[in-house]
Amino acid sequence: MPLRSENIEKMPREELNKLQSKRLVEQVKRCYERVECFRNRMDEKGLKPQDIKGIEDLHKLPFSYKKDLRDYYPYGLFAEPMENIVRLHASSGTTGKRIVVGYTENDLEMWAECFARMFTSVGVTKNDIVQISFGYGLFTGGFGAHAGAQRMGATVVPMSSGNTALQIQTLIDFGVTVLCCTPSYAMYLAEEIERMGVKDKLKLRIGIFGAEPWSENMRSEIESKLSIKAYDIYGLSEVLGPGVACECEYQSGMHIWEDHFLVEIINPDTGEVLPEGETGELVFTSLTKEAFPVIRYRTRDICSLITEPCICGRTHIKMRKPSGRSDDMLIIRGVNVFPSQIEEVLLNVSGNHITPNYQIIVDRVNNNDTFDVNVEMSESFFTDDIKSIERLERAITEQLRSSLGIGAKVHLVNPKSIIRSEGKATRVIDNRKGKI
Ligand code: DLL
Repeated sequence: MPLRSENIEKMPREELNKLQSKRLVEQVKRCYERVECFRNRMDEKGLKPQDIKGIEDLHKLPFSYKKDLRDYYPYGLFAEPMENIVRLHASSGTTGKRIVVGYTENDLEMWAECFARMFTSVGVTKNDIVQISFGYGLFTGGFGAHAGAQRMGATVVPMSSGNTALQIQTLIDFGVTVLCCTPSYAMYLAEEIERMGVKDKLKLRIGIFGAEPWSENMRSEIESKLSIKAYDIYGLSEVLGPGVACECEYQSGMHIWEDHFLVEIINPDTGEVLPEGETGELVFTSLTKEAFPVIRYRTRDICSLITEPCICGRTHIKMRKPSGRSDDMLIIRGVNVFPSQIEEVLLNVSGNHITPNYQIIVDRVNNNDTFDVNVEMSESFFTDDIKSIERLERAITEQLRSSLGIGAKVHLVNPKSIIRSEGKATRVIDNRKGKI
């Protein structure tokens, strides 16, 4: 698939729509032939690939969901044989099973291209030194940003996340000019830099932050603390990773790279496509992905689109910052966490020492997420022997860490002390609202 086209970012709308239609028709045919789940859904609707003649027929296609990735775990939704898959990444699923996504060589090329567009549109050049402090590994952040920076010829510093003292030392010693990480980590770094009094040793000028919600207030704080321009980048593993959409120099919404991704906004309850400008759930169709293409993928991110032309001249539509989710996924320190994952760990704790009554409390203190899990002891275990309580708390903490990939503070609480509600249990208390 030809990926790089000089004028693709500013392609006239009509031409862009033509390209999308052509790619959609090809992608639907490919998926119908190669992906059982998609073929079955099309058949259930009495649809054949030839019924899809262009983007005007998009709404006829069936939706796909995160649950599909669990049901077809790990590779059942891939449209290429494993010999053509050159990379796997993974993200949290709603239970212990992660979701797994695959990439062909061409997919990695396209990903690098999408991320490179972000860098160029905010003024990063070959002369920049880019520190990538997103996690490297199964999370898509590190490798995604890395490939994009390398593609545009900048100097890459593949730091990965963690070890704040070394991060700051590297920023200073290597003369880093561009920082990529989660906004909450950027804020934490900024505070540490302030505390250490080393801000004047930095050469930073641009920050590219994403993977979790962040507000305009937070942007201004980061910008002023680090004396940089901070830009937002959006993406999700199921669709690509970071780089599905990103801000340009005008910081007024994130351009969705529409030559690769078709976007819709739907009513999350009815599935109906909403008129331009309305707020609803983001739905993506990948037009060029080979290994793991998604058709009408329900992201659960609540958002609206900006259709007015951007001053930068790019014709690709923009999305506003997502304002929330239509499911119960939490993003804690940049990591996706579903309450059901925690429940699954608790149910598997042996010895009948705890009950499945728990409460997750998330807060933001000094711009850092705190994550506490209160778990009720069972009547039979109930004890004031602090040592056995602490031992069990440590064991649960470890199990949660290995399942979720981040640390929580576990507190064993007295039997029946978590307030029961009349209807659905209140499993999550998220006190971060208004603090982000
Ligand atoms: O978070 C990919 C990514 C990495 C994006 C680095 C940007 C930078 P997942 O782990 O699959 O992928 O999580 C995807 O994170 O559905 C949103 O709910 C949330 N999210 C991602 N970017 C943003 C953003 C990566 N800029 C989920 N603002 C998505 C708000 C975001 N939420």
